[in-house]
Amino acid sequence: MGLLAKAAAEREQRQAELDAQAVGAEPPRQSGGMVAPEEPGLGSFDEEFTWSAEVLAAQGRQVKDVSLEEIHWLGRLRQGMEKTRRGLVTRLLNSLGDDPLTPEIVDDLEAVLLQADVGVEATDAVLDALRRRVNEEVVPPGEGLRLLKDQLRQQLERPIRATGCHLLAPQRERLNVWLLVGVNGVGKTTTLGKLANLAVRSGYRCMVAAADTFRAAAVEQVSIWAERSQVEVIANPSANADPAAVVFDAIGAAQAKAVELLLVDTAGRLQTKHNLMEELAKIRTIIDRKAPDAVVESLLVLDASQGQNGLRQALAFAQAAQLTGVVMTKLDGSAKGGVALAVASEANLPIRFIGAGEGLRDLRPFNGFEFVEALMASPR
Ligand SMILES: Nc1nc2c(ncn2[C@@H]2O[C@H](COP(=O)(O)OP(=O)(O)OP(=O)(O)O)[C@@H](O)[C@H]2O)c(=O)[nH]1
Ligand SMILES: [Mg+2]
Repeated sequence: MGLLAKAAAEREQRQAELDAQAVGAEPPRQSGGMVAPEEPGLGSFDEEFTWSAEVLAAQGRQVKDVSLEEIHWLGRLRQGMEKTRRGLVTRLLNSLGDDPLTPEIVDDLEAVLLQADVGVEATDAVLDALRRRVNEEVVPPGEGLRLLKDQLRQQLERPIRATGCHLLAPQRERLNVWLLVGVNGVGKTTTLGKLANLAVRSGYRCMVAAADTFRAAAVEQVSIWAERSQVEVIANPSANADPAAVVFDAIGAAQAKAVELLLVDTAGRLQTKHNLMEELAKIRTIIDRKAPDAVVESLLVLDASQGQNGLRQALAFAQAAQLTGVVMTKLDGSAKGGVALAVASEANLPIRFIGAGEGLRDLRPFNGFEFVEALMASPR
């Protein structure tokens, strides 16, 4: 039995057990005639829970091993992708329909994927794979959607597999420096705040370098985020301080305190784009010189709602900032989540985290399976 079927069967069984208990059993009455309040618990059979548990179960996870937080997260992610999905899936399901997959249907999918900002390369790769299958054998109804999901996931996971590192996490007992870069307003500082919290909750010694010295309020903003997780901030309060000098000081402090993860907030806007790239290159040089043994990650933060523009940003930053990965933010409320596929296939960068909300915990490691399921969940 497939994992999804198994999860569904388990659910049905639990529902049957609950029903059996309920048969003929009058709810206990208290003296005042009030119904005793039900124990709140996991598994009130709402849609969100069912969907999330199924997705986790399909990854081989037992429903009982899944934390409430994960379930809430998947629910939020699915909700966040609502706008992307509304346009995409309804049209996809209309195309894929109840008929076997045909070459004509595959051709129709092209426009649908391109409009969801999946990008030309990823769309071509996905459709080529589907065409090969259609030419080899009859693809029965229902199977088309599964094949499509598999292909989308392959595209998303290819750059991740190429790095040999499935899940990005700081290495323990050594210095890891993670730079957050990207254009203004995409969510760098917010992401840094969430990462600091994740790091502290995971037991890492963490520190923040406030290297956005361009915008007056930036140091204060990043300090508020760091404070929420009791993480120390290294900053230079003087106006127009040199960001590379801040990073230099922060590395010194991190080394002295055996910090494991140094998170570096950078500016999103300078006088010119050229200055921005130069500054990032300079920060990088300082890190390489002052901490040659550190594990450096240069993470590009992309606002998912900017669609194809994000891809252009990725390509522009890739060189100056020596990018090693991407964080997609604002997946809640974006109608262009498909751009994740364009970034993965065209910029060839692994997506490492996704953010869907402004809260401290609204960030999770990227998981291609979950992402595609959230993107393609059937409308209910
Ligand atoms: N809805 C939503 N809003 C987000 C998310 N991430 C960040 N934001 C919001 O986006 C706005 C900009 O976030 P910042 O973290 O300040 O962005 P930044 O890249 O540091 O901006 P600059 O420092 O000006 O370059 C803020 O209002 C955040 O609350 C997200 O995942 N979802
Ligand atoms: Mg910022």
